[in-house]
Amino acid sequence: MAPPASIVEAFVGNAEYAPEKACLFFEGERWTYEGLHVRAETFAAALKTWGLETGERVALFLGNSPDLIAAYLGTHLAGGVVVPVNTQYRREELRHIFDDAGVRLCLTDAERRPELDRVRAGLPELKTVVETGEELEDSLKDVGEHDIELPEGEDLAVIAYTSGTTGRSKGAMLLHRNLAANAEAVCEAWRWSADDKLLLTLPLFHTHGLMVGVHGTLFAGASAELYRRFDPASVYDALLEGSVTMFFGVPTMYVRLLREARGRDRRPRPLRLYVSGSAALSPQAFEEFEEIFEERILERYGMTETIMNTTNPYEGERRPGTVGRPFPGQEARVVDVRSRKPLPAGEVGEIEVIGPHVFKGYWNRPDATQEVFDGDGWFRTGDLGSVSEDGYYTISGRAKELIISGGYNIYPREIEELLEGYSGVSEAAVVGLPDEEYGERVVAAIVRESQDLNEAELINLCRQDLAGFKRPREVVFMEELPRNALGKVQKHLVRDQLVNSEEET
Ligand code: MLC
Ligand code: AMP
Repeated sequence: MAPPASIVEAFVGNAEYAPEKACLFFEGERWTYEGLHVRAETFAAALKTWGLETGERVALFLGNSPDLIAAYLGTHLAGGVVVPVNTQYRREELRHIFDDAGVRLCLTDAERRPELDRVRAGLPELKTVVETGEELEDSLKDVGEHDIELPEGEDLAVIAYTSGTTGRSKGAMLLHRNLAANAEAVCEAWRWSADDKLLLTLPLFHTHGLMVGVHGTLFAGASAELYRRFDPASVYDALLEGSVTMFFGVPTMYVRLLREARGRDRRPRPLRLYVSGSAALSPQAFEEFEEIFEERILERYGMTETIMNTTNPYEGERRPGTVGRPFPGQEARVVDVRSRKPLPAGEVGEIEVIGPHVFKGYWNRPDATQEVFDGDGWFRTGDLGSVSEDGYYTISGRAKELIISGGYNIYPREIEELLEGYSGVSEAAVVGLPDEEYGERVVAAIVRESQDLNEAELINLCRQDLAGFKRPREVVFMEELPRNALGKVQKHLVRDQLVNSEEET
Protein backbone atom coordinates (compact mmCIF):
# COMPACT_ATOMS: atom_id res chain seq x y z
CA MET A 1 0.00 0.00 0.00
CA ALA A 2 1.31 3.49 -0.86
CA PRO A 3 2.31 5.60 2.16
CA PRO A 4 -0.12 8.41 3.02
CA ALA A 5 0.33 11.51 0.85
CA SER A 6 -0.52 13.86 3.70
CA ILE A 7 -0.75 14.02 7.46
CA VAL A 8 -4.51 14.35 7.25
CA GLU A 9 -4.69 11.17 5.12
CA ALA A 10 -2.65 9.29 7.73
CA PHE A 11 -4.90 10.69 10.46
CA VAL A 12 -8.13 9.70 8.68
CA GLY A 13 -6.70 6.22 8.08
CA ASN A 14 -5.91 5.86 11.77
CA ALA A 15 -9.34 7.19 12.73
CA GLU A 16 -10.98 4.55 10.51
CA TYR A 17 -8.73 1.78 11.81
CA ALA A 18 -9.07 2.55 15.54
CA PRO A 19 -11.88 5.09 16.05
CA GLU A 20 -12.10 4.62 19.80
CA LYS A 21 -8.39 4.98 20.43
CA ALA A 22 -7.35 8.03 22.46
CA CYS A 23 -5.69 10.72 20.37
CA LEU A 24 -5.52 13.77 22.64
CA PHE A 25 -5.75 14.43 26.35
CA PHE A 26 -6.31 18.06 27.26
CA GLU A 27 -7.25 19.52 30.63
CA GLY A 28 -9.25 16.46 31.67
CA GLU A 29 -10.83 15.91 28.24
CA ARG A 30 -10.17 12.71 26.30
CA TRP A 31 -10.45 12.99 22.53
CA THR A 32 -10.68 9.77 20.53
CA TYR A 33 -9.50 9.56 16.92
CA GLU A 34 -13.12 9.47 15.84
CA GLY A 35 -14.01 12.47 18.01
CA LEU A 36 -11.21 14.55 16.54
CA HIS A 37 -12.09 13.36 13.03
CA VAL A 38 -15.71 14.49 13.43
CA ARG A 39 -14.56 17.87 14.78
CA ALA A 40 -12.08 18.27 11.88
CA GLU A 41 -14.80 17.46 9.34
CA THR A 42 -17.10 19.97 11.02
CA PHE A 43 -14.37 22.61 10.68
CA ALA A 44 -13.87 21.67 7.02
CA ALA A 45 -17.59 22.06 6.32
CA ALA A 46 -17.67 25.33 8.24
CA LEU A 47 -14.75 26.74 6.27
CA LYS A 48 -16.55 25.92 3.04
CA THR A 49 -19.78 27.45 4.34
CA TRP A 50 -17.81 30.61 5.17
CA GLY A 51 -16.65 30.71 1.55
CA LEU A 52 -13.16 29.23 1.65
CA GLU A 53 -11.92 28.25 -1.83
CA THR A 54 -9.26 25.63 -2.56
CA GLY A 55 -5.77 27.00 -1.92
CA GLU A 56 -6.93 29.94 0.20
CA ARG A 57 -5.09 30.68 3.44
CA VAL A 58 -6.46 30.12 6.93
CA ALA A 59 -4.52 31.61 9.85
CA LEU A 60 -4.50 29.82 13.19
CA PHE A 61 -3.80 32.47 15.82
CA LEU A 62 -4.69 30.74 19.05
CA GLY A 63 -3.17 28.95 22.01
CA ASN A 64 -2.60 25.21 22.27
CA SER A 65 -5.93 23.38 22.25
CA PRO A 66 -7.66 20.44 20.54
CA ASP A 67 -9.54 22.99 18.40
CA LEU A 68 -6.27 24.23 16.98
CA ILE A 69 -5.48 20.69 15.82
CA ALA A 70 -9.02 20.04 14.55
CA ALA A 71 -8.96 23.33 12.62
CA TYR A 72 -5.55 22.45 11.19
CA LEU A 73 -6.84 19.11 9.91
CA GLY A 74 -10.17 20.66 8.89
CA THR A 75 -8.42 23.31 6.78
CA HIS A 76 -6.58 20.57 4.93
CA LEU A 77 -9.79 18.61 4.43
CA ALA A 78 -11.36 21.76 2.99
CA GLY A 79 -8.45 22.22 0.55
CA GLY A 80 -7.10 25.26 2.40
CA VAL A 81 -3.57 26.23 3.38
CA VAL A 82 -2.71 26.75 7.03
CA VAL A 83 -0.74 29.76 8.26
CA PRO A 84 0.27 29.12 11.88
CA VAL A 85 0.82 32.37 13.79
CA ASN A 86 2.98 32.89 16.87
CA THR A 87 0.65 33.80 19.72
CA GLN A 88 3.09 36.39 21.08
CA TYR A 89 3.02 38.44 17.87
CA ARG A 90 1.97 42.07 18.07
CA ARG A 91 0.30 44.33 15.54
CA GLU A 92 3.05 44.95 12.95
CA GLU A 93 4.18 41.32 13.02
CA LEU A 94 0.57 40.21 12.54
CA ARG A 95 -0.16 42.77 9.87
CA HIS A 96 2.82 41.61 7.83
CA ILE A 97 1.95 37.91 7.96
CA PHE A 98 -1.76 38.32 7.28
CA ASP A 99 -1.09 40.73 4.44
CA ASP A 100 1.78 38.76 2.90
CA ALA A 101 -0.08 35.45 2.96
CA GLY A 102 -3.38 37.06 1.91
CA VAL A 103 -5.14 35.35 4.79
CA ARG A 104 -8.85 34.92 4.07
CA LEU A 105 -10.02 33.40 7.37
CA CYS A 106 -8.66 33.33 10.87
CA LEU A 107 -9.43 31.22 13.90
CA THR A 108 -8.38 32.97 17.07
CA ASP A 109 -9.20 33.00 20.79
CA ALA A 110 -10.34 35.62 23.28
CA GLU A 111 -6.81 36.29 24.51
CA ARG A 112 -5.39 37.06 21.05
CA ARG A 113 -8.36 38.68 19.34
CA PRO A 114 -7.83 42.25 20.63
CA GLU A 115 -4.34 42.32 19.11
CA LEU A 116 -5.72 41.16 15.75
CA ASP A 117 -8.60 43.66 15.92
CA ARG A 118 -6.04 46.47 16.13
CA VAL A 119 -4.81 45.72 12.60
CA ARG A 120 -7.92 44.25 11.02
CA ALA A 121 -8.99 47.45 9.23
CA GLY A 122 -5.80 47.34 7.17
CA LEU A 123 -6.41 43.76 6.03
CA PRO A 124 -9.12 43.84 3.33
CA GLU A 125 -8.50 40.23 2.29
CA LEU A 126 -9.29 38.97 5.78
CA LYS A 127 -13.01 38.28 5.44
CA THR A 128 -13.79 36.18 8.48
CA VAL A 129 -12.44 36.02 12.02
CA VAL A 130 -13.91 33.44 14.35
CA GLU A 131 -13.17 33.22 18.05
CA THR A 132 -13.16 29.86 19.82
CA GLY A 133 -15.84 29.37 22.48
CA GLU A 134 -19.38 30.65 22.14
CA GLU A 135 -18.87 32.44 18.82
CA LEU A 136 -17.37 29.36 17.19
CA GLU A 137 -19.98 26.98 18.62
CA ASP A 138 -22.79 29.26 17.38
CA SER A 139 -21.37 29.46 13.89
CA LEU A 140 -20.80 25.71 13.70
CA LYS A 141 -24.55 25.18 14.19
CA ASP A 142 -25.35 26.51 10.69
CA VAL A 143 -22.84 24.48 8.80
CA GLY A 144 -24.12 22.93 5.58
CA GLU A 145 -23.27 19.64 3.84
CA HIS A 146 -20.10 19.75 1.77
CA ASP A 147 -17.97 17.26 -0.12
CA ILE A 148 -14.73 16.62 1.65
CA GLU A 149 -11.66 15.41 -0.18
CA LEU A 150 -8.18 14.46 0.90
CA PRO A 151 -5.46 16.73 -0.47
CA GLU A 152 -2.84 15.58 -3.00
CA GLY A 153 0.81 15.30 -1.96
CA GLU A 154 1.81 18.13 -4.30
CA ASP A 155 -0.74 20.56 -2.83
CA LEU A 156 0.42 23.39 -0.61
CA ALA A 157 -0.29 22.52 3.03
CA VAL A 158 1.31 25.18 5.22
CA ILE A 159 2.91 28.59 4.88
CA ALA A 160 5.13 28.80 7.95
CA TYR A 161 6.61 32.20 8.65
CA THR A 162 10.25 32.20 9.52
CA SER A 163 12.23 35.22 10.64
CA GLY A 164 13.78 37.06 7.71
CA THR A 165 17.31 38.33 7.24
CA THR A 166 15.99 41.60 5.89
CA GLY A 167 13.71 42.21 8.83
CA ARG A 168 10.41 40.93 7.44
CA SER A 169 9.59 37.28 7.91
CA LYS A 170 9.22 35.01 4.88
CA GLY A 171 6.57 32.36 4.35
CA ALA A 172 8.06 28.89 3.86
CA MET A 173 5.78 26.82 1.60
CA LEU A 174 5.51 23.21 2.72
CA LEU A 175 3.66 20.69 0.58
CA HIS A 176 1.59 17.85 2.00
CA ARG A 177 4.16 15.37 0.75
CA ASN A 178 6.97 17.23 2.60
CA LEU A 179 5.07 16.92 5.87
CA ALA A 180 4.13 13.27 5.35
CA ALA A 181 7.63 12.20 4.27
CA ASN A 182 9.24 13.85 7.28
CA ALA A 183 6.73 12.46 9.75
CA GLU A 184 7.32 8.99 8.34
CA ALA A 185 11.10 9.42 8.68
CA VAL A 186 10.79 10.73 12.25
CA CYS A 187 8.47 7.89 13.31
CA GLU A 188 10.82 5.32 11.83
CA ALA A 189 13.96 6.83 13.39
CA TRP A 190 12.46 7.23 16.86
CA ARG A 191 10.39 3.99 16.78
CA TRP A 192 7.25 6.07 17.37
CA SER A 193 4.29 3.69 17.60
CA ALA A 194 0.58 3.68 18.38
CA ASP A 195 1.49 2.73 21.97
CA ASP A 196 3.25 6.03 22.59
CA LYS A 197 1.89 8.95 24.57
CA LEU A 198 3.72 12.24 24.06
CA LEU A 199 3.78 14.99 26.68
CA LEU A 200 3.36 18.00 24.39
CA THR A 201 3.93 21.41 25.96
CA LEU A 202 5.60 23.13 23.02
CA PRO A 203 3.66 25.88 21.25
CA LEU A 204 1.77 24.52 18.23
CA PHE A 205 2.59 27.38 15.86
CA HIS A 206 6.16 26.23 15.18
CA THR A 207 7.85 23.27 13.55
CA HIS A 208 8.83 21.58 16.79
CA GLY A 209 5.39 21.42 18.41
CA LEU A 210 3.27 21.14 15.26
CA MET A 211 5.35 19.30 12.68
CA VAL A 212 7.16 16.97 15.02
CA GLY A 213 4.84 16.65 18.02
CA VAL A 214 1.42 16.72 16.36
CA HIS A 215 2.34 15.23 12.99
CA GLY A 216 4.24 12.32 14.55
CA THR A 217 1.37 11.56 16.91
CA LEU A 218 -1.25 11.55 14.14
CA PHE A 219 0.99 9.67 11.71
CA ALA A 220 1.81 6.92 14.21
CA GLY A 221 -1.78 6.66 15.45
CA ALA A 222 -0.42 7.48 18.90
CA SER A 223 -1.67 9.89 21.56
CA ALA A 224 -0.54 13.16 23.12
CA GLU A 225 -1.16 14.84 26.45
CA LEU A 226 -1.43 18.45 25.31
CA TYR A 227 -0.67 21.38 27.64
CA ARG A 228 -1.48 25.02 27.05
CA ARG A 229 2.09 25.90 27.92
CA PHE A 230 5.25 24.54 29.46
CA ASP A 231 5.38 24.72 33.23
CA PRO A 232 8.24 22.77 34.87
CA ALA A 233 6.29 21.77 38.00
CA SER A 234 3.33 20.31 36.08
CA VAL A 235 5.63 18.60 33.62
CA TYR A 236 7.61 17.04 36.47
CA ASP A 237 4.36 15.85 38.07
CA ALA A 238 3.24 14.31 34.79
CA LEU A 239 6.58 12.53 34.46
CA LEU A 240 6.18 11.17 38.01
CA GLU A 241 2.66 10.01 37.24
CA GLY A 242 4.23 7.81 34.59
CA SER A 243 1.71 7.41 31.78
CA VAL A 244 3.62 9.36 29.11
CA THR A 245 6.31 7.65 27.07
CA MET A 246 7.96 10.65 25.37
CA PHE A 247 8.78 14.29 26.04
CA PHE A 248 10.04 16.83 23.48
CA GLY A 249 11.49 20.18 24.50
CA VAL A 250 13.79 23.06 23.65
CA PRO A 251 16.96 23.31 25.79
CA THR A 252 15.44 26.07 27.99
CA MET A 253 12.75 23.59 29.02
CA TYR A 254 15.39 21.02 29.99
CA VAL A 255 17.31 23.65 32.00
CA ARG A 256 14.09 24.44 33.88
CA LEU A 257 13.22 20.76 34.35
CA LEU A 258 16.66 20.18 35.87
CA ARG A 259 16.10 23.08 38.26
CA GLU A 260 12.73 21.62 39.20
CA ALA A 261 14.26 18.18 39.77
CA ARG A 262 16.89 19.58 42.14
CA GLY A 263 14.08 20.73 44.44
CA ARG A 264 12.22 17.39 44.41
CA ASP A 265 12.78 14.15 46.37
CA ARG A 266 11.11 11.72 44.00
CA ARG A 267 12.47 10.86 40.57
CA PRO A 268 10.37 9.83 37.55
CA ARG A 269 10.94 6.43 36.01
CA PRO A 270 12.86 6.69 32.72
CA LEU A 271 10.67 7.44 29.69
CA ARG A 272 11.02 5.69 26.37
CA LEU A 273 12.38 8.90 24.81
CA TYR A 274 13.38 12.46 25.67
CA VAL A 275 14.12 14.66 22.63
CA SER A 276 15.74 18.10 22.52
CA GLY A 277 16.01 20.47 19.59
CA SER A 278 15.48 23.94 18.07
CA ALA A 279 18.68 25.21 19.73
CA ALA A 280 21.90 23.66 20.97
CA LEU A 281 21.63 21.57 24.13
CA SER A 282 24.73 22.12 26.26
CA PRO A 283 26.77 19.01 27.04
CA GLN A 284 26.49 20.00 30.75
CA ALA A 285 22.68 19.89 30.61
CA PHE A 286 22.90 16.56 28.75
CA GLU A 287 25.14 15.09 31.44
CA GLU A 288 23.23 16.47 34.40
CA PHE A 289 20.03 15.14 32.87
CA GLU A 290 21.58 11.71 32.56
CA GLU A 291 22.65 11.78 36.22
CA ILE A 292 19.26 12.85 37.53
CA PHE A 293 16.81 11.26 35.07
CA GLU A 294 18.99 8.28 34.12
CA GLU A 295 18.38 8.94 30.48
CA ARG A 296 20.40 10.22 27.54
CA ILE A 297 18.46 12.95 25.75
CA LEU A 298 18.24 12.43 22.00
CA GLU A 299 19.23 15.67 20.28
CA ARG A 300 18.07 16.40 16.77
CA TYR A 301 18.31 19.30 14.34
CA GLY A 302 15.65 20.89 12.18
CA MET A 303 14.27 24.06 10.74
CA THR A 304 11.06 25.56 9.38
CA GLU A 305 11.98 25.03 5.71
CA THR A 306 12.92 21.37 6.07
CA ILE A 307 11.27 20.16 9.30
CA MET A 308 13.67 17.54 10.75
CA ASN A 309 17.14 17.16 9.22
CA THR A 310 19.37 15.05 11.45
CA THR A 311 19.02 13.01 14.61
CA ASN A 312 21.10 11.16 17.13
CA PRO A 313 20.30 7.45 16.97
CA TYR A 314 17.50 5.79 18.89
CA GLU A 315 19.69 2.73 19.29
CA GLY A 316 23.39 3.50 19.36
CA GLU A 317 25.44 6.35 20.70
CA ARG A 318 23.70 9.65 21.52
CA ARG A 319 26.68 11.95 21.36
CA PRO A 320 26.38 15.21 23.35
CA GLY A 321 27.16 18.38 21.40
CA THR A 322 26.19 16.73 18.10
CA VAL A 323 22.92 16.52 16.19
CA GLY A 324 23.50 13.04 14.80
CA ARG A 325 22.98 11.82 11.24
CA PRO A 326 20.38 12.51 8.51
CA PHE A 327 16.93 10.96 8.98
CA PRO A 328 16.11 7.93 6.79
CA GLY A 329 15.56 8.90 3.15
CA GLN A 330 17.31 12.25 3.54
CA GLU A 331 20.89 13.44 2.98
CA ALA A 332 23.16 16.14 4.34
CA ARG A 333 26.62 17.47 3.48
CA VAL A 334 29.01 20.23 4.51
CA VAL A 335 30.20 22.60 1.78
CA ASP A 336 32.76 25.36 1.58
CA VAL A 337 30.89 28.68 1.97
CA ARG A 338 32.59 30.25 -1.03
CA SER A 339 33.33 27.48 -3.52
CA ARG A 340 30.19 25.50 -2.53
CA LYS A 341 32.24 22.30 -2.90
CA PRO A 342 31.72 19.45 -0.39
CA LEU A 343 34.29 19.40 2.41
CA PRO A 344 35.99 16.37 3.99
CA ALA A 345 35.05 15.15 7.48
CA GLY A 346 36.08 17.47 10.31
CA GLU A 347 36.15 20.69 8.29
CA VAL A 348 33.68 23.46 9.06
CA GLY A 349 31.43 24.79 6.31
CA GLU A 350 27.74 25.36 5.62
CA ILE A 351 25.40 22.42 6.18
CA GLU A 352 23.19 21.59 3.20
CA VAL A 353 20.34 19.09 3.03
CA ILE A 354 18.35 17.37 0.32
CA GLY A 355 15.36 15.02 0.31
CA PRO A 356 11.57 14.78 0.25
CA HIS A 357 11.34 16.95 3.37
CA VAL A 358 12.76 20.08 1.72
CA PHE A 359 10.19 22.83 1.19
CA LYS A 360 9.09 24.24 -2.16
CA GLY A 361 10.27 27.80 -1.64
CA TYR A 362 9.23 31.10 -0.07
CA TRP A 363 5.76 32.43 -0.75
CA ASN A 364 5.89 35.24 -3.32
CA ARG A 365 9.68 35.43 -2.97
CA PRO A 366 11.34 33.72 -5.96
CA ASP A 367 14.49 35.80 -5.30
CA ALA A 368 14.81 34.50 -1.73
CA THR A 369 13.98 30.96 -2.90
CA GLN A 370 16.72 31.03 -5.49
CA GLU A 371 19.25 32.18 -2.89
CA VAL A 372 18.71 29.16 -0.64
CA PHE A 373 19.01 26.44 -3.28
CA ASP A 374 22.51 25.46 -4.31
CA GLY A 375 21.74 23.80 -7.67
CA ASP A 376 20.54 20.17 -7.89
CA GLY A 377 18.05 20.76 -5.07
CA TRP A 378 20.51 21.08 -2.15
CA PHE A 379 19.10 23.48 0.43
CA ARG A 380 21.49 25.88 2.17
CA THR A 381 20.58 25.76 5.84
CA GLY A 382 22.60 28.83 6.83
CA ASP A 383 24.03 26.76 9.69
CA LEU A 384 27.74 26.20 9.96
CA GLY A 385 29.05 22.84 11.07
CA SER A 386 31.11 19.77 10.37
CA VAL A 387 30.60 16.06 10.05
CA SER A 388 32.70 13.40 11.79
CA GLU A 389 34.26 10.38 10.09
CA ASP A 390 31.36 8.28 11.36
CA GLY A 391 28.71 10.69 10.05
CA TYR A 392 27.65 12.72 13.12
CA TYR A 393 26.94 16.40 12.43
CA THR A 394 27.97 19.17 14.80
CA ILE A 395 26.56 22.70 14.48
CA SER A 396 29.24 25.20 15.31
CA GLY A 397 27.82 28.54 14.22
CA ARG A 398 25.63 30.32 11.74
CA ALA A 399 26.25 31.79 8.34
CA LYS A 400 22.98 33.71 8.84
CA GLU A 401 22.71 36.42 11.45
CA LEU A 402 20.35 34.92 13.94
CA ILE A 403 19.74 34.92 17.68
CA ILE A 404 18.05 31.88 19.22
CA SER A 405 16.45 32.61 22.58
CA GLY A 406 14.60 29.79 24.31
CA GLY A 407 14.16 28.06 20.93
CA TYR A 408 12.66 31.12 19.22
CA ASN A 409 14.51 32.57 16.25
CA ILE A 410 15.13 36.28 16.25
CA TYR A 411 16.65 38.22 13.36
CA PRO A 412 18.46 41.30 14.69
CA ARG A 413 17.63 43.36 11.59
CA GLU A 414 13.93 43.41 12.41
CA ILE A 415 14.61 44.87 15.86
CA GLU A 416 17.27 47.27 14.58
CA GLU A 417 14.87 48.67 11.96
CA LEU A 418 12.24 49.21 14.61
CA LEU A 419 14.66 50.85 17.06
CA GLU A 420 16.06 53.13 14.36
CA GLY A 421 12.53 54.29 13.64
CA TYR A 422 12.12 55.65 17.19
CA SER A 423 12.83 59.30 17.68
CA GLY A 424 16.12 59.94 19.43
CA VAL A 425 17.81 56.78 18.10
CA SER A 426 20.42 57.38 15.46
CA GLU A 427 21.84 53.85 15.18
CA ALA A 428 21.13 50.43 16.59
CA ALA A 429 22.98 47.12 16.61
CA VAL A 430 21.23 44.11 18.11
CA VAL A 431 23.21 41.07 19.22
CA GLY A 432 22.68 37.88 21.21
CA LEU A 433 24.66 37.48 24.42
CA PRO A 434 25.10 34.12 26.16
CA ASP A 435 22.36 33.35 28.66
CA GLU A 436 22.25 30.38 31.01
CA GLU A 437 18.53 29.84 30.75
CA TYR A 438 17.59 31.02 27.25
CA GLY A 439 20.86 30.12 25.49
CA GLU A 440 21.07 33.65 24.13
CA ARG A 441 19.36 36.89 25.08
CA VAL A 442 18.68 39.99 23.01
CA VAL A 443 20.77 43.08 23.79
CA ALA A 444 20.66 46.36 21.85
CA ALA A 445 23.59 48.76 21.45
CA ILE A 446 22.28 52.24 20.67
CA VAL A 447 23.81 55.49 19.53
CA ARG A 448 21.38 58.15 20.72
CA GLU A 449 20.78 61.72 19.56
CA SER A 450 19.96 63.02 23.00
CA GLN A 451 21.06 62.01 26.49
CA ASP A 452 17.40 62.18 27.57
CA LEU A 453 16.58 58.92 25.84
CA ASN A 454 16.80 56.12 28.40
CA GLU A 455 16.75 52.34 28.50
CA ALA A 456 13.31 51.94 30.07
CA GLU A 457 11.70 54.16 27.44
CA LEU A 458 13.15 52.13 24.56
CA ILE A 459 12.26 48.81 26.12
CA ASN A 460 8.70 50.02 26.63
CA LEU A 461 8.39 51.08 23.00
CA CYS A 462 9.57 47.64 21.90
CA ARG A 463 7.04 46.03 24.24
CA GLN A 464 4.23 47.61 22.20
CA ASP A 465 5.54 46.61 18.79
CA LEU A 466 7.27 43.27 19.24
CA ALA A 467 6.58 39.80 20.52
CA GLY A 468 7.91 39.61 24.10
CA PHE A 469 10.74 37.22 23.30
CA LYS A 470 12.22 39.66 20.76
CA ARG A 471 12.26 42.62 23.15
CA PRO A 472 15.82 43.61 24.13
CA ARG A 473 16.54 42.51 27.68
CA GLU A 474 19.10 45.30 27.98
CA VAL A 475 19.91 48.50 26.12
CA VAL A 476 23.48 49.79 26.19
CA PHE A 477 24.31 53.28 24.92
CA MET A 478 27.50 53.73 22.91
CA GLU A 479 29.25 56.80 21.51
CA GLU A 480 29.54 55.07 18.14
CA LEU A 481 29.23 51.60 16.69
CA PRO A 482 32.41 49.85 15.55
CA ARG A 483 32.58 49.76 11.74
CA ASN A 484 34.92 48.29 9.15
CA ALA A 485 36.55 50.19 6.30
CA LEU A 486 33.41 49.78 4.20
CA GLY A 487 31.27 51.31 6.93
CA LYS A 488 29.56 48.03 7.88
CA VAL A 489 28.80 47.60 11.57
CA GLN A 490 31.09 44.97 13.10
CA LYS A 491 28.61 42.95 15.10
CA HIS A 492 31.23 40.67 16.60
CA LEU A 493 33.03 43.72 18.02
CA VAL A 494 29.77 45.07 19.45
CA ARG A 495 29.22 41.67 21.06
CA ASP A 496 32.79 41.56 22.43
CA GLN A 497 32.43 45.04 23.93
CA LEU A 498 29.17 44.09 25.60
CA VAL A 499 30.54 40.80 26.94
CA ASN A 500 33.64 42.57 28.27
CA SER A 501 31.65 45.31 29.99
CA GLU A 502 29.43 42.60 31.52
CA GLU A 503 32.46 40.76 32.86
CA GLU A 504 33.83 43.98 34.37
CA THR A 505 30.62 44.69 36.29
C1 MLC B 1 9.03 33.84 26.56
N1 MLC B 1 9.75 34.94 26.86
C2 MLC B 1 10.96 34.83 26.31
C3 MLC B 1 10.95 33.61 25.64
N2 MLC B 1 9.75 33.01 25.81
N3 MLC B 1 12.01 35.64 26.31
C4 MLC B 1 13.08 35.26 25.63
N4 MLC B 1 13.15 34.08 24.96
C5 MLC B 1 12.09 33.25 24.94
N5 MLC B 1 12.13 32.10 24.28
C6 MLC B 1 9.36 36.09 27.68
C7 MLC B 1 7.95 36.56 27.46
O1 MLC B 1 7.89 37.48 26.41
C8 MLC B 1 7.66 37.20 28.79
O2 MLC B 1 8.27 38.48 28.87
C9 MLC B 1 8.38 36.32 29.77
O3 MLC B 1 9.41 35.66 29.00
C10 MLC B 1 7.52 35.26 30.42
O4 MLC B 1 6.66 34.68 29.45
P1 MLC B 1 6.19 33.17 29.54
O5 MLC B 1 5.09 32.93 28.57
O6 MLC B 1 5.98 32.82 30.98
O7 MLC B 1 7.39 32.45 28.89
P2 MLC B 1 8.30 31.35 29.40
O8 MLC B 1 7.59 30.34 30.24
O9 MLC B 1 9.52 31.98 30.00
O10 MLC B 1 8.71 30.66 28.02
C11 MLC B 1 9.85 29.95 27.91
C12 MLC B 1 9.61 28.79 26.97
C13 MLC B 1 9.10 29.38 25.61
C14 MLC B 1 10.94 28.08 26.79
C15 MLC B 1 8.59 27.82 27.53
O11 MLC B 1 10.01 30.33 25.14
C16 MLC B 1 8.86 28.33 24.59
O12 MLC B 1 7.82 27.69 24.56
N6 MLC B 1 9.82 28.13 23.68
C17 MLC B 1 9.70 27.14 22.62
C18 MLC B 1 9.87 27.77 21.29
C19 MLC B 1 9.71 26.77 20.18
O13 MLC B 1 8.77 25.97 20.12
N7 MLC B 1 10.62 26.75 19.25
C20 MLC B 1 10.63 25.84 18.15
C21 MLC B 1 10.87 26.56 16.85
S1 MLC B 1 10.92 25.39 15.53
P3 MLC B 1 7.45 39.83 28.95
O14 MLC B 1 8.45 40.79 29.46
O15 MLC B 1 7.05 40.07 27.56
O16 MLC B 1 6.32 39.58 29.89
C22 MLC B 1 12.58 25.21 15.19
C23 MLC B 1 12.97 24.08 14.33
C24 MLC B 1 13.42 22.95 15.18
O17 MLC B 1 13.39 25.88 15.72
O18 MLC B 1 14.52 22.45 14.99
O19 MLC B 1 12.65 22.59 16.07
P1 AMP C 1 13.55 27.90 12.65
O1 AMP C 1 13.92 28.69 11.45
O2 AMP C 1 12.77 28.61 13.66
O3 AMP C 1 12.91 26.69 12.21
O4 AMP C 1 14.92 27.52 13.36
C1 AMP C 1 15.84 26.67 12.77
C2 AMP C 1 17.21 26.90 13.31
O5 AMP C 1 17.29 26.44 14.67
C3 AMP C 1 18.25 26.08 12.58
O6 AMP C 1 18.64 26.67 11.37
C4 AMP C 1 19.36 26.03 13.60
O7 AMP C 1 20.13 27.21 13.55
C5 AMP C 1 18.60 25.97 14.92
N1 AMP C 1 18.55 24.61 15.48
C6 AMP C 1 17.58 23.69 15.41
N2 AMP C 1 17.91 22.57 16.09
C7 AMP C 1 19.15 22.78 16.61
C8 AMP C 1 20.04 22.02 17.42
N3 AMP C 1 19.73 20.81 17.86
N4 AMP C 1 21.23 22.57 17.74
C9 AMP C 1 21.57 23.81 17.32
N5 AMP C 1 20.76 24.59 16.58
C10 AMP C 1 19.57 24.09 16.21
